[in-house]
Amino acid sequence: MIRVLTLSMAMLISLPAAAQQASSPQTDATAPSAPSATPASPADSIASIVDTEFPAYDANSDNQLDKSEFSRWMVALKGQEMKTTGKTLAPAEITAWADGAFATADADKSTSVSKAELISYLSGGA
Ligand SMILES: [Ca+2]
Repeated sequence: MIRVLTLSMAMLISLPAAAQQASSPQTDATAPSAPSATPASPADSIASIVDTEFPAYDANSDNQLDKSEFSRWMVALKGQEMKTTGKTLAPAEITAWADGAFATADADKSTSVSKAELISYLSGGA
């Protein structure tokens, strides 16, 4: 189950255009909805996946991913992406990429990545 979710997350990352197309924006003209209703969007999908998978990678359950926890997750995502794309990276390249991803995702430089930071990072928010 985790593997399937990881794969869909990798696809969200590697195929942002497709993810955006997948969400059909609902216009309020035909279906007026309450302002508090949560719209379906790629960002929400990422948030939902992160919510589901976060505990599996937050090994010490402190609601923060330290570098090793984060790297394990990113390496898993990269592995799925490589299977999907057929492109492979050397282990050292994956490590270097995960290091860079951690530095980018850790927006407040706390040397750990919170769930919100991870969602923002995976959503492409800078
Ligand atoms: Ca943790």
